[in-house]
Amino acid sequence: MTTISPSITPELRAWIVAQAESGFPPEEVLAAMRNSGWPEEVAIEALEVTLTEHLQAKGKPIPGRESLPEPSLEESTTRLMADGHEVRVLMSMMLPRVVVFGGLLTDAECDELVALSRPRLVRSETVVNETGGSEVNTARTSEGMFFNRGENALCQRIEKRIGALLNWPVKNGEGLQVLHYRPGAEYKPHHDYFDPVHSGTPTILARGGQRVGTLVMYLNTPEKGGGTTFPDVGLEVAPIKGNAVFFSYHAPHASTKTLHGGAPVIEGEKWVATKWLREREFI
Ligand code: PD2
Ligand code: ZN
Repeated sequence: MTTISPSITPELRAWIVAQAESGFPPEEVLAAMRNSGWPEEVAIEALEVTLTEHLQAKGKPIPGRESLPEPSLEESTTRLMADGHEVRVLMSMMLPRVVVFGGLLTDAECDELVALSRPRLVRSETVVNETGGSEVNTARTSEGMFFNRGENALCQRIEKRIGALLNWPVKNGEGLQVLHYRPGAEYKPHHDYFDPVHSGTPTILARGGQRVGTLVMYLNTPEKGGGTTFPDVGLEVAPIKGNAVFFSYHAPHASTKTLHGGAPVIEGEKWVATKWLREREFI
């Protein structure tokens, strides 16, 4: 996605917030910015970023999507039961919305996923924006494969656990994707949502709407490197076997700050399983 980075001065930010608090709808604030000479795209970006940050800082819901996958973290709980399995909460951040879980998968489940996927790995492909198809991409130097949703007993068990953990229907999930990175392999920073400006996006959205959340589960612990990075906020999640990082995005927009990547593996190898969550049933 093309990211415009307007320099949002404290004065502009305060003005946007004041307009919103006085009850002016975002469209009117946008019109006022346009009239005073702001290019439309820059004004939209400034509005999105400022209002999202403002609402999240106040703990208010962000309009745009009625609900998102989200764990039940009331009272800052440190442990959650998900379909009879205890999961630890290691870190939670509001913008971007990121939660790190400990012990989501057992060592045996990680090993079984690796064993089942290993014979089916092929050089990873990414979505081609223009067509909605996929092709090999140098930004992603891993090998990967997809399970169908519910393909075997292990996928069913993990999917049920994820559904319970994130309060999101199992049927809205894509099949699990497994990625294998060798030393030097990485996944350059990207967004997981589908950019509405690309011509291939309507084809992709026909299968269940937008992606609204991602869960990356670590199936082993590399010796060095291989963290999941969020460059907008300088966050790096350590890849520890059985742990997972979850992030959600209320709109297909960079203001969600969910730009993320897989840092190069320096020593050892890295295995992850990714579950992408859609708005509606994924068919
Ligand atoms: O392997 C990762 O850490 C990673 C990083 C960014 C995985 C994905 N994206 C993904 O599967 O979307
Ligand atoms: Zn990703």
